[in-house]
Amino acid sequence: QSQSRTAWRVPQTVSVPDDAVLYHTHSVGPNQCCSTAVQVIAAPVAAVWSVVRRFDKPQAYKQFLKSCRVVVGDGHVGTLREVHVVSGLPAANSTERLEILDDERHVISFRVVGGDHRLNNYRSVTTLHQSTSGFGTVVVESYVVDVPLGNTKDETCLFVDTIVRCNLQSLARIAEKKNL
Ligand code: A9S
Repeated sequence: QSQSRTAWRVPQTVSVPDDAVLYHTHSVGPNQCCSTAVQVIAAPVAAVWSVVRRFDKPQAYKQFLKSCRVVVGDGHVGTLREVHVVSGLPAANSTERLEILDDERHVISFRVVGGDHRLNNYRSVTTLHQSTSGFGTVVVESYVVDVPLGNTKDETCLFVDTIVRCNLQSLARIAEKKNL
């Protein structure tokens, strides 16, 4: 199967360290789609990271999730969680595996390994960067996912981008409030 590699561009007004580009470069199969979102947050990296790093508590800022249960593991790589989704979405639950948790570089990544939803093989990477202006955090989140049968790449990206953008805006509100 042919695979393409895509290096992500971020808006030019936001500068992100070169090593971040590696984390956001994914192998994308022919029936997959991918995208990247960037969010600037007016809070220190440590404040944002303290929320993002909690693989056991994604519902703290992901508003489409109502609960989370750790199935296996203790928060290190390989930990499995089962999240339950609020009503109104075309999904009930999702089983997710922690792939990367790097407290030094501020990188977290998970992969969807099961569940009752349409986002097969979803994988995302989230990295935090200190803003070049000195204060504040730049969050970069990229993902790859299979395009569900009956949908186009554009429809899939629109659906996922909406969720990811909501999550990052909610993260900004929480981290900025924490920082008051
Ligand atoms: O949780 C995330 O970081 C990102 C996404 C796109 C999660 C999507 C989701 O959990 C729902 C919100 C339930 C939507 C999954 C895996 C499938 C959905 O349909």
